[in-house]
Amino acid sequence: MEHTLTRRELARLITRIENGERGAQDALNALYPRAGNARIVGVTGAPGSGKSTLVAEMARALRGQADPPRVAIVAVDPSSPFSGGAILGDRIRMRDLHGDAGVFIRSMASRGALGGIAAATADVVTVLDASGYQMILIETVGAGQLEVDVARIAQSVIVVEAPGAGDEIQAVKAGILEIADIVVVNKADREGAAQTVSALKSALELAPVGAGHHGAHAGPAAPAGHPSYQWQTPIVKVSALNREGIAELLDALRRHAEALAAGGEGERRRRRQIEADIQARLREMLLQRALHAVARADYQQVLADAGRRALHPAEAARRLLETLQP
Ligand SMILES: Nc1nc2c(ncn2[C@@H]2O[C@H](COP(=O)(O)OP(=O)(O)O)[C@@H](O)[C@H]2O)c(=O)[nH]1
Ligand SMILES: [Mg+2]
Repeated sequence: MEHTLTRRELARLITRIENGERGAQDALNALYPRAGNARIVGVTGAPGSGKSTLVAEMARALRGQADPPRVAIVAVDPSSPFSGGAILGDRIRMRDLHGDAGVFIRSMASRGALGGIAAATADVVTVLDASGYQMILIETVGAGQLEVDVARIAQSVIVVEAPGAGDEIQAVKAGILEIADIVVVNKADREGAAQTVSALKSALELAPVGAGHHGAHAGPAAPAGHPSYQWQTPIVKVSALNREGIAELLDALRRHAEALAAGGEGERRRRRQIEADIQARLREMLLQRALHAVARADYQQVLADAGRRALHPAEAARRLLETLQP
């Protein structure tokens, strides 16, 4: 793996990662030491909030800069226009990105990858990073839909909210504001954007500042905000459709990168993410090993007992574990 991967090779490798093919791990092992240079940004929020449009406009703006970075977009969203589920206007919008050799766009399918789509996404990001993509934008549907905790992969997380619908803010309901480094109120061209901004402002004031939540759900010790990390989650008004506020958003991202670097917070986050990643993969491997080792009859027995409510699921799991002990 001395040479840089061509787009075609990259696309093939990603497919092999998605499919959980064994050989893909050898490629990942070889590429891993070469990764670590990319800026990795997660973009999350409710379906329809405008994440795909926003990500496309971010990519376009980045590619329009002097000495533009190579940009990769990873969409973990089955309804994403990147996956072909676009309405016509969106497709036209994506077209010039598709023609840019400095942009790589990929949507993730959640096929049989061991450890699921979260591990596969992390691996795809590693491959893109090692292949010289300097900015990697990951679009994921917000909490509860696809269980990709983008905070476990990204250096900076953008939570996208759009005005309208109910007065209840999606991000607050879903609790994803907790992982936000930057909040975007998209569709600022629409009525109610100012109200959404002030509602989000109050919600953010109630949340702890710079709490360093990344990887916090993971189990490994996630220390509360390090005193050297100074960051107030900004709210940026954007109209991705009208290409307004994109420069301000990129500026907020740049400032966040500086804040992460300043007090060593970026490195602390990275270590926590790696620990969480190892634990998640270990959990998956242990599960596979246990399922493999358990006797089929024992397994069917506890399933049946639990099914007729004679056995609590926790007790069922404990019994299976006991059969494995020498
Ligand atoms: N009015 C308005 N519509 C937008 C804006 N951004 C996206 N949209 C529209 O909102 C819809 C959903 O956008 P999409 O990017 O697919 O959202 P996603 O599901 O979060 O990825 C599409 O019809 C977009 O054209 C915006 O800034 N203003
Ligand atoms: Mg989308």
